[in-house]
Amino acid sequence: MSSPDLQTWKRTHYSKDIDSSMDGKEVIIVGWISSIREHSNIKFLTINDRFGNIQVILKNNEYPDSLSSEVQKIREHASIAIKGKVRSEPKAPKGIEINPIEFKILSLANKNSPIVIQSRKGVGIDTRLDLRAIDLRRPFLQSIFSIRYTVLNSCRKFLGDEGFIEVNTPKIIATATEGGATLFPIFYYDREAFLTQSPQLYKEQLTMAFENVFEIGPIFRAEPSRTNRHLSEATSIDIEKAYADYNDIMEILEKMIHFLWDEVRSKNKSHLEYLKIALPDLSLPFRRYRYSDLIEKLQKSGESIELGDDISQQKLRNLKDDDMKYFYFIIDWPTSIKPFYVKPKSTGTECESFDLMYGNLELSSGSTRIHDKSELTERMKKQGLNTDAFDFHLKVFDYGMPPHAGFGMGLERLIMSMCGVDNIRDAVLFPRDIDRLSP
Ligand code: AMO
Repeated sequence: MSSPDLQTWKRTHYSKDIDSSMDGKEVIIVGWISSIREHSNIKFLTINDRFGNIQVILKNNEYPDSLSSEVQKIREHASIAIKGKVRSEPKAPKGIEINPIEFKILSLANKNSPIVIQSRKGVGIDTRLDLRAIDLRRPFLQSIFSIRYTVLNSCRKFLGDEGFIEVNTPKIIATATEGGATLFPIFYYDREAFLTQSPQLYKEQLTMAFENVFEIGPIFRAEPSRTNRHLSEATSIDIEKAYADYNDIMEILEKMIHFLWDEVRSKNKSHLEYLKIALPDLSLPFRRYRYSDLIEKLQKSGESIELGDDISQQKLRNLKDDDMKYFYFIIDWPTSIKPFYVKPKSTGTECESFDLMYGNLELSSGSTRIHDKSELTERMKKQGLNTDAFDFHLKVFDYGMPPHAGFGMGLERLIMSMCGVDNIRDAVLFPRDIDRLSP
């Protein structure tokens, strides 16, 4: 028998809209079965929909004979529509349940799922990712992705209110911006091209026409290592602002984080509760550590690290400094370890740059950019880049490029910090990494 469809049936209520004041009222609910408990001749079903769940009671002999074989085949995950009466029942999870008059099993689950819906941790990550659409039904991930949705909306709201316009720049590009090693080459007709690592050059150019731009879009990094904080395809929140320097950008970024924290606190109470997260109170401005001071601090704590070295996550973890538990900036990095477009300070050895950290997790990098063509060309040459390949970019600098600055922030890293997620793969729907290209 093929599965029926809804035909003339229309959902009358979501589970969240049904309460004990509706005792005796007829409703149609639609959803999937997240649990089945059997007690003598009764099946207790939990039906989940977009906004929650509700208990339904199936008593033997109280449904049409034509459905009895279907009922025997009901497993968790099946899709079902139920026309029934609301009944107050103090013993039911929410004090109400639905007694069916009629129901349609819209789609049976043919297999027992290896994924346990109510489990917080779930089974192994690979089993979960292989059946990701099912895994995403777990309240743990539902909570994370509801928060992610609030963060995305709130970013757009915040940046729009700050006078930024949203843009979309090419994802198929001709040159690297963040170092050649992490580029994904692709065939582009008869030429080699790459997937973008960052909208860097485009967002800089757009400050000429729009002053303040932002983009929320994919970035691609061929990360060879298997870590819990790197993806091959991530989502980046990028901004670029004309007539501004890195201090202005840090102020915008910390204000934005503060706004996002408040929005998630007010819009995702139940999700935070489920995740057992109490977002820490944030006070602005975030602490700023100069890179060179931090190196000294690390050296004093016994770490072997020199000026000019990158600061690894492990070294920061070893510091165990309470002031570095949440958000802080590391500013004024060595010019030698930052990309070519970052503006050096007058000393030359340090540059107007920052990383925003959350504990030992890097969330964002930003800087004042070089807006002078000859200075930019020099920096490119110093980094061994072929300036001809950047001709398309350099030539707009002949027409009055304004001073500008900006940041890029990894959305998944931000979600990790907010939701206490250990593995970045749980902050993205369908992760891509060195081992995974599907689903
Ligand atoms: P950067 O390379 O530091 O800077 O990247 C900015 C932020 O993007 C996130 N990110 C990643 N997230 C997950 N997986 C990855 N493989 C990955 N790579 C980067 C991080 C990081 O802090 N153009 C500059 C930004 C700017 O100056 O505007 C840039 O891309 O959270």
